[in-house]
Amino acid sequence: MSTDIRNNWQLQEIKTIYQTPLLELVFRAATLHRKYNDTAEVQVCTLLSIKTGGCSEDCAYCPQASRYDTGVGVQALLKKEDVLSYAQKAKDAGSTRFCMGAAWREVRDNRDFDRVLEMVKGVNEMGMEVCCTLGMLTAEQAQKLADAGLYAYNHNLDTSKEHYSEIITTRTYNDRLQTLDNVRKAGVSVCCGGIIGLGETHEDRIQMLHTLSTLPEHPESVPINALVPIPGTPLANNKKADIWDMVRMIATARILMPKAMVRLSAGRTEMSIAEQALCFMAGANSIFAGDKLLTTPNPSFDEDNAMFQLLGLAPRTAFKEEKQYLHEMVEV
Ligand code: SAM
Ligand code: DTB
Ligand code: SF4
Repeated sequence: MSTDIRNNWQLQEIKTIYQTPLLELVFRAATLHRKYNDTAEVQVCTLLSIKTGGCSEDCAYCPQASRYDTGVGVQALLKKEDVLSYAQKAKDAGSTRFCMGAAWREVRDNRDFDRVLEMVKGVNEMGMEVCCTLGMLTAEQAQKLADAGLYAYNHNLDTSKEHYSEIITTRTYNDRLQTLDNVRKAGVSVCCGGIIGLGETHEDRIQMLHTLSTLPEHPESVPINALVPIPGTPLANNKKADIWDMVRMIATARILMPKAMVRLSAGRTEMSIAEQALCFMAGANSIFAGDKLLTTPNPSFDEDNAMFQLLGLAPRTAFKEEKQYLHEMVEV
């Protein structure tokens, strides 16, 4: 097995990588990226908020926490037909992964969950990779989602274990890790990353990368979000995340988890094309497309298409891993 793919990273090793002079770091990350992935290819994912606002949690960054006055209204769970028609539009625009987000602390076994299972089934049948982010899950709920055809589950660690209680007090880091374990055991692909710009230190970022890269299996996707500061939340006045820190995080994640899809997630509206190009160079190979994330703006499909043209990038096809696997099986 290659020595590049490791789950036994030491904190000090990660620190050394993270602190490498920037251009050298980008070069190393780019080299590994080229070795393990098609660097001309970027996964295009579309997000849809299927249940917005009114969340009981106190995540200090979040526009959807009911306790902050952010101007985001509460909207009940969308209808399956509306979700499927949005998914079809996203597919027509070139998106291969469709991610449905709900402002829930956790999934409850009720009619809403049954409706989400129907949505998962429908999107899967359309030939897209279907992903959900619904909060905490039990092992049984993860299995039900898997049986409905769920491809991936997004559940972020957001920051380090040490910094976590500064950002969220209504659940623990261990709760997060438990859900990730339930997802993994159900055979669903894991999407897990974090946010920079929460007021964390470099040490916190290194700690978070350490937790991610020493999970028994690396997450298949690692979203790196830049905080979108939301008026009304405790982090409303945080300083904008530094682009060089974003590049450093992406490059370090790429070196630690060479095969993962590293997603340049929230924060792209604040970045120039040149800045995003540096992120792709440093190993990012996935984005959220469409003019809205969950509740905040994102570059439009047209803007992203123009960026792809300019940089010579192309959208990755759906289920590529599986297709490659089948191809290898046939050849053997
Ligand atoms: N409620 C579920 C949960 O918390 O797991 C799923 C939805 S939640 C909005 C998904 C993720 O969005 C969070 O874990 C966080 O990483 C990211 N997020 C939320 N608000 C953000 C913001 N203002 N800026 C950047 N990322 C944000
Ligand atoms: C992730 O890491 N980022 C996305 C997705 N996973 C669910 C969410 C970003 C949300 C940004 C704030 C908003 O639009 O509400
Ligand atoms: Fe926002 Fe999710 Fe936290 Fe609820 S649990 S406040 S939706 S990040």
